Amino acid sequence: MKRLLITGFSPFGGDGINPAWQAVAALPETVGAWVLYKRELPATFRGAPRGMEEAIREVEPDAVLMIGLAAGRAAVTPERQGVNEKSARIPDNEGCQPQNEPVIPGRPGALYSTLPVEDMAEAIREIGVPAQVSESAGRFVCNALLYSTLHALEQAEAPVPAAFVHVPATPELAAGRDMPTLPLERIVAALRAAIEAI
Ligand code: PCA
Repeated sequence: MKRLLITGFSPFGGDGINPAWQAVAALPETVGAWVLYKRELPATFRGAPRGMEEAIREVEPDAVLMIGLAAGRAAVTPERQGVNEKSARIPDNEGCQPQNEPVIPGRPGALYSTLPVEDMAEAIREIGVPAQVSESAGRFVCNALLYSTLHALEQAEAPVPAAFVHVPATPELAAGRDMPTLPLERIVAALRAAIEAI
């Protein structure tokens, strides 16, 4: 069977939970042809790429799928690209709040996801969960992790495809705040469908 490294993030921005990691943790150990290797990454500009590097070394995956929270979005959104810019609206969990800094100096403005993001979105819609490909993963830790992972995998000897999926808030996370939500089981089902499509 093939090895899928799948990551979620620790809580950030003052929240006590992160549905991205909760959904990854709730996935079964295998999905279709894939054995899942789950890792929780810190929601920090420094820690996330480091954790990813370590996980890639340990797992030697055939593909990498990163999951993050995009509170405010109503759909599950596979990201088409990561951009080479860090600009943070809020400090990360280490107090780091870069503005207009490159993720990797001297590299191109954008790197494209190398998994079939359109097929993933389609597969999610087919199980009745709203999904669409997103053109922007933001400028915070999630985008930086996507960009730095695509960059690192480009340098790898064998091609390892990777993509990032942002998920909406859950009712538990929203806790009365006015934002669109999706129940955790629907997010988990969407991730299963996305994995089956890669
Ligand atoms: N979402 C944030 C960082 C961690 C997470 O789950 C983001 O979209 O950048």
